[in-house]
Formats: sequence, structure tokens, C-alpha cells
Amino acid sequence: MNLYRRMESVFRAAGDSPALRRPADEDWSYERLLGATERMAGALASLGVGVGDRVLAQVEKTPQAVALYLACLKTGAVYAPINTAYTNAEVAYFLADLEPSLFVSEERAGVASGGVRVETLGSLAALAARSAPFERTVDRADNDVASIIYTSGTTGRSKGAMLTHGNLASNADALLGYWGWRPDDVLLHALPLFHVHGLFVALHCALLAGTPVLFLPKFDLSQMLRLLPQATVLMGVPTFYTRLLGEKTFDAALCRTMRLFISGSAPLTEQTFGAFEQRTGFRILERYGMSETLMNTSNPLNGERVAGSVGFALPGVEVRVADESGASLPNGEVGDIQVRGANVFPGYWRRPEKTREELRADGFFVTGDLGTLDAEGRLTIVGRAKDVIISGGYNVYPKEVETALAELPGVEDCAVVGVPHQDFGEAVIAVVVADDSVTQDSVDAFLRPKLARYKQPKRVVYVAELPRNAMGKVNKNALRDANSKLFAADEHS
Ligand code: MCA
Repeated sequence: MNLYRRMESVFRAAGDSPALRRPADEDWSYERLLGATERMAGALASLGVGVGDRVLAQVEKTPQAVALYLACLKTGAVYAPINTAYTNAEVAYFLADLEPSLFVSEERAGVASGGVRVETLGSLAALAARSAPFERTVDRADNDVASIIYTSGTTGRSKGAMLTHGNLASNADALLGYWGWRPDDVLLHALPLFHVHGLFVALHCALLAGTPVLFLPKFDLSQMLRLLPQATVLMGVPTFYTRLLGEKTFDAALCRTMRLFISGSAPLTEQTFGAFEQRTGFRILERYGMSETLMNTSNPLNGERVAGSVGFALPGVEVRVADESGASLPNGEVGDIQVRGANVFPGYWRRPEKTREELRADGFFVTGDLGTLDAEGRLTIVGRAKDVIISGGYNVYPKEVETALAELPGVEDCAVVGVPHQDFGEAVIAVVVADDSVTQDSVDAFLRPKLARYKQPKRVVYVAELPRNAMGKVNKNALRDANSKLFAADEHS
């Protein structure tokens, strides 16, 4: 069934109660969101965007952006949001890979490369005002694609994970139940809307329950402190929690209306978990998911939340820790974390070989994370089989950065690794063998038009030679160890 069909009956019942509450602007009621979605759907229809057509969106976090996403669901179009930090060079890749019917961008309306029609949210809204509202919600089956979320790959090229109406609906239901969503819940929402965490996990819980969202355009510490006493649930990446803890005025009194702090997208350290409990009395609930599978596991709502563990398989999700052949390993042994269930995507957009590599014949998805299960079924992630850095909740694939950096004249050899960073958990650094012309500034200037800012190395380290093993492979562990204290002195750089 079309996920939006469920939402619209919730929106109708919620009527003029608040949907999106904004600190600096007027609130949007559920009625208003419903109307805006119908008009936005009318605008899409008038542009000829229909069932199965892709809409690429690189837009700021506004209520109109939410309406655009919902309008895609309603009309059966496929919503593909991308990070607002991406450069034109990166966007060109997505346009070519996705072949969208429409690109919604913050830049000017017109025509992009490949003849793709470009609209801004503003020009779409103007068109919506002139178009007949699209009242019908198009029939969709559970296995019809609703959204494509791009996820970087170890090869350095992003792949689009196709998520179906059934994936999204089943996962939202699992979370609403597992986290005990209540009619009086108020969600504090400061995550971006171009990833699974902010768009699906957080927003779906609130929208399917008809409860209000405190809708911040982005994470802003002073706004968070101001709004916390109006909220009951916060979903965030660990950086949210370390930043809150860094603020002296953040205390238990500010959390008096809260019932649940949830963390995901990056490992929550035991230290942050402990410091948070000490300061506020709350044990942060850590959960684990991926773009390809939505949410897989969660610590319990009632019951012991264990620091360092991502909890139990969600209802309807099977988790196994397996060896290379796919056989389950005994409890306590480290192996590949694999998942199966209604949450697991059907495959990558136009990448059948990649899909076959990662989706086993028995339906289990190979996450690329390594972990252990205990006798009770608690999962603990102990490492990653893939070479990936998680910085502030964003995945950065070293290969993509290395490929770009290798083109800078004067760079003879380079390796990109993640090292501990107080604010982002891990920070991207580049270790280079280079001549004197290569400086932090020249690296910044060279990479700026090529890579989103968060992927660029925060530090360039010079060496005479990269450590390599007998096979010629760079020993990244040695580089991580050698640079593990790089950000210790100036923790906020
Ligand atoms: C911003 N910068 C970063 C990051 N974010 N650098 C490294 N890593 C980052 N994550 C850089 C900017 O380029 C800028 O650099 C400087 O930091 C300040 O930028 P600003 O925009 O002010 O940063 P911020 O607003 O403070 O952002 C930090 C943040 C944000 C709040 C942690 O990155 C964020 O919202 N992260 C959440 C990501 C997320 O939702 N992940 C979910 C995906 P300069 O000053 O040098 O120009 S994973 C997912 O969905 C899975 C399925 C899951 O399980 O959840």
C-alpha cells in the first residue's frame, strides 16, 4: 500500500494540530501540510512527473521540502534526496546515474546537464499555486520503490539504495511500537532530511502518529537548549550529545519533559553514554541501521540499555553474525553482521552485480559491519569490514578522497584515514608523500570544487613513505595509530 495513504488519514484526523513547529517562523498544522502536499503533487503532475519517475532533490530543510517528499510518495514518484553540501561535480554524477525527470535544487530553475528540468522549491511552490491540487493518492504495492538513498561505496562511487513503500512502512511500524510512541510525544528534530535518520526514522514516527515536530533547519546548540523543555523525544547522532554535554547549562532540569534520547548513525562511546547519564539521569538509547536496511536493532525502551551495544533485532528483523559462507557463528564470536526482513531493500539502482554481492540468495543483506551476538541476542558492533570513516554521522569513503587527492600535482602517494575527534567522533585526515608545493591550503583549494566539505581532510600529514604490507597494501591501522592524538590538543578544530 502507498505509505502516504496512511499518512493522509492521520493528517486529516490531526486537523489543525501542529505538525511542524518552527522557532523563527509560523507553525504548519497537519491540515496545512496535507494541502501543501496536494498542491505540490499537482505541480509534479503538471510537469509530467508520474509513477516511477525519479525526483532528485538537493534542498534545504523546510516544510516545503517535507511536502515535496510526501508529494512524491502520493503520486508514486521516487524521491531521491542528496546532501546540500555536495558540489556541482558531485551532483553531476547523481544526475547521470539517476536520470531523474526533475531536479529540485536551491540554485536557479532551468535545465541541467543531460536536459534535466530543474526547479527550485520556490518555483515549484509557485507552480503548485497555479496547478490543480492532486487529490488522488496513487496505488502502490509494498514492493514498489518509494525512495532512492545514495550511499557511498568502497570503490568511491555512490550507489542508490532503492527503498520500497513496504520497507518504509514496516520499519516505521516497528519503531513506533518498540519505542512506545505516545499521542503526547513531541519530537525535537535537528537532523538533515537527506538521510534515512532524519527523513524516515525521525519524521515517519511523528507523521504516522500525528504528533508535533519541533523542526529546526539544522543542529543549533542554543535552539536545542531552548526547545528541549518542550520536547519528549530527541533523535540524534553522537555529535549532538557530545555538543550538549559540552554546554555547562545543559542539565537534568532542561530535560524535565523528555522521555527518550535516541542515538544512531555513528558509534556512541561508553564515555558519552556515561557522562550523559551522570548529567541528566537518562541512558541514551542506541540503535543501529543502514541506508539499505533502515533500522535493524535497538536497545530496549524498558529494560537494560547497555553502553557499547546496539541492542536487539527489531520485531520482524532477523540478525545473524555469520562467517563467509553465511553460516551463523556461535554467540560471542566475531563475524559479518547480516540482516533479513521486511526492512531490507530490494537492491541498488541499476547495479545488479552490486546487489548480488551484498544480498545473499537466502535474503540476508551483508552489512559490511563486524559484530558479536550475546546469549540474550544483544548485538555489539566491533568493527567494519569496509574501509569507511564515520564523521559526525556522515559516511566518508577514503577511496573517493584518495582518488581526488591523487590528482593534485606534487602528491606522489596518499592514504586517507579517520582518527579520533572530540566533536565528530572521527575526522578525515590525509597522509601524503608529496613535494613542498602541497600544503593544507593547496589541498583545501584543490578539493573544494570536487568534494563536499565534510569529506575533505581536516589535516594533511606528511610522511617520507606510506607503510605497506608485502602485498603493497597501505597499512591503515599503522597510520591511524600514528595519528590517533592529532586532534587531542585542539579538540574542537
Ligand atoms: C559539518 N562539517 C563536518 C560535518 N558536518 N565535518 C565533518 N563531518 C561532519 N559530519 C564541517 C563543515 O563543512 C564546516 O566546515 C564545519 O564543519 C561547520 O559546518 P556546520 O554546517 O556549521 O556544521 P554543523 O551544522 O555543526 O554540522 C555538524 C553536524 C552535522 C550537526 C554533526 O554534520 C549533522 O547534522 N550530522 C548528521 C548526519 C546524519 O544525519 N547522518 C545520518 C546518516 P568548515 O567550517 O571548514 O567549512 S546515516 C543514516 O541515516 C543511517 C541509516 C542511520 O543509521 O542513521
